Amino acid sequence: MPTSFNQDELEQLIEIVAAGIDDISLLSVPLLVPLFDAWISILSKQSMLLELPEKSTLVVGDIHGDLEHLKKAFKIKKNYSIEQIVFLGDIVDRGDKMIESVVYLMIEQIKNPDRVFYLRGNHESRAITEFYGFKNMCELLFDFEFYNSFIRGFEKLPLAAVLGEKVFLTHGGIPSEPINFNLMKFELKPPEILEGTYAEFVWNDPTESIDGLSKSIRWDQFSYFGKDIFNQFMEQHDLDMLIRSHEVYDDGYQWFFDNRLLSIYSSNAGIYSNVDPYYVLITKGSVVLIRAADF
Ligand SMILES: [Mn+2]
Repeated sequence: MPTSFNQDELEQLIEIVAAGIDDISLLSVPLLVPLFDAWISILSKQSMLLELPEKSTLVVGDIHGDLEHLKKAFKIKKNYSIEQIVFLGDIVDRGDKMIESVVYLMIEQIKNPDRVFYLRGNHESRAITEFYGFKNMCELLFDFEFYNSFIRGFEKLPLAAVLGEKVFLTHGGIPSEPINFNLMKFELKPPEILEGTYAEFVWNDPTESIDGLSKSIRWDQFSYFGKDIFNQFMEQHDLDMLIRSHEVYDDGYQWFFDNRLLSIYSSNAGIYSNVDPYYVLITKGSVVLIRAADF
């Protein structure tokens, strides 16, 4: 098999693989190898902290194998001519279509690397996917190399994005220590995200009930952050708003901190079948909550 593909060959492959989203038996590891290469090459060029232009943007929270709500986000993007789409991570684990979901997103990102963005969630991790189903599913239907190719991609995912210099996007929240954005843009992405300041972006949660930081119930090394920590971070980086996911709400979203932090959830896969999934549309100066069930 050739090591590099031209654009036509890649497009043909994408079509074949896209058919495999509906019938996974059509997918095979050799078919996917060139796509993994193309995808990882795109991700490798991205900084740990993405700087996105101020365009209309659809933001999507946790998917966790909910292919229906992942596809619906792309349909809304297309039907309403939304210019870019950002996924806040946790595409895999839990739901029954986790492989289809992450393959679908990978293909969309290869087709439109300047319009489709994928931030890392705490489930885009070797250690976490060993526990919550993605590794088992990959090995059951394919093999370890298939799984490992996704892990190599996950290791290159950005941890956060700044949209139009004012809206901060990340999976979990604010780290416990001040962050130098300029440094972050040039540092190498961490291969694993189980400890350290950068890992806190994908693990931490907001709370209205205390100021400062308190230990996370998820895991000792991570934190809840209060309004004071939030305000310091927003002021330090001259930001207006933060959009994150990572926590489930039955309504699909929750506002915090005088409506400056918005938490969204975009999946009702697995045990969270009672959730009403939401997306967020950001256009010049406005934030619109989009209830998936209305589209
Ligand atoms: Mn999460």
